[in-house]
Amino acid sequence: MKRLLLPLLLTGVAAAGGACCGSGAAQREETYYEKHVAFGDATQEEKLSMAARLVPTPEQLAWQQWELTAFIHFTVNTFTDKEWGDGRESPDVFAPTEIDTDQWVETLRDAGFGMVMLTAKHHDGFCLWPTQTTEHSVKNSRWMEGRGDVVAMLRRSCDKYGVKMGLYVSPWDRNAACYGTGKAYDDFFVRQITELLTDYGEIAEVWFDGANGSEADGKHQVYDWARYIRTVKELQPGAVTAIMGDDIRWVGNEAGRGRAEEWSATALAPASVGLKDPTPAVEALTETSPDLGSRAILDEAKELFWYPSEVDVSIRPGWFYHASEDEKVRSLEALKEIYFASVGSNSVLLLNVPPDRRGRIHENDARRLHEFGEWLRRSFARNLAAGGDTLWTARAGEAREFDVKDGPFDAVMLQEEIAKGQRVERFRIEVSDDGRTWETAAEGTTIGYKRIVRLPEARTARKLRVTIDGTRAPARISHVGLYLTE
Ligand code: FUL
Repeated sequence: MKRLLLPLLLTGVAAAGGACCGSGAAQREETYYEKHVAFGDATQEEKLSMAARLVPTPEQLAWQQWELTAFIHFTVNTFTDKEWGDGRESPDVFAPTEIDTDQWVETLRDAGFGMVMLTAKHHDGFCLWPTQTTEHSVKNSRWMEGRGDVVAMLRRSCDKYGVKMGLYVSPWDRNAACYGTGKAYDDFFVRQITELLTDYGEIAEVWFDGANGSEADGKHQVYDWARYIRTVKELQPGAVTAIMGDDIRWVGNEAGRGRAEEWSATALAPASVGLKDPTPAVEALTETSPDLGSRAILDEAKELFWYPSEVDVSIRPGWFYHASEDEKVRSLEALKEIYFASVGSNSVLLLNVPPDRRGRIHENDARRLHEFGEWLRRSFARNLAAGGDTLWTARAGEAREFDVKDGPFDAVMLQEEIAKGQRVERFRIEVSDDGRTWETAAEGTTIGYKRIVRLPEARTARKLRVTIDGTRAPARISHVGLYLTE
């Protein structure tokens, strides 16, 4: 139980039935475990039941419901045509000619994105806000005579358009002299995030990647993740922390590919906060493992985390803007694939849209985002499954039938009420024209927050039947939808 004594934020145990620490199966049945559950001496059967009652924090749940979030990669690299700066760029290099954060946020909001996250500092160390911690920032740029502040501009635009704001802050800093010196750098980094999380209103997501300079620069910094994450939680209790944080997991690739079987309740421990068990039960698990939470994993696991997946991918080949990629903006077809593989596969999409040297989202990207938004609105405007929004409960093997309203469909959407946990292990979708003979249209494993299954082609039917073939506890299905997406 050592881990339970670790950070409070991972151990909250909400007991719906009053008791939270009993040992009998019945007592465990009534208990919900927020964010983390340790199995102790539970039997395999009890473990299944406990796994089914592992639930997200309110912040993780809200984050999952945003579905579409956007990354803005913008810094000196935009002007040097690089992906990674080396930290020796002059602050004058950063010189957007027509910066328009309203255009970023309005374009993204219109396409359905509810959160916009800016690279306040990338690996080159250049700060897009006038920080007190270093001279390497916009305050020493000729841009706006040193009075510019991109973070503040984005804040105003997010407020104007009712969009949440997130910040990417790179711990790897190729400019800071103290990088690689241990505590002095930790102090410096904590001062930077303190400024960002104090002076710019409500921050919804903080994104830390794990990059470290030892290979490139010969400087090795051991990051004090526990302290960084604690700082975020103290200053912005409503924020979720991603990747090296402990709320949101990297899906494992940057190509927009989610897993067909995606468990938010996973045996993979968050990468930070000292949670790595020196003797993990499921040793080989990493973010890229194909299976993070099936029954096979559960059988071996000593504990589980609510640690849901985020799919980060760029609308262009690079993360930063390069004029040479203007004709390489992903096609609408590619964005649809990414949507189904992320939002449609129990993940949140974090789509990067890098502003150009003017400081605007380029016309080609803006046009594609507009098309994507239009497609989303058209596709999911009308649910053809009558009564599909009524919550229902199914034990393993139980099914429910729905009348199909007129019109063809080519996608089935299923949602679990994840506030009560992720439970479904196997489902089947059948259709019928007469209510007597049924044809299997699709089968799958996990549902989670949202699962969209595409059918090979558009078709019609009079009835739809959803069978929950396998579930860890009575499944709570909150949405069954039938849509035409093409
Ligand atoms: C990575 C960085 O190295 C890339 O430049 C980019 O910011 C990506 C989202 O995270 O770790």
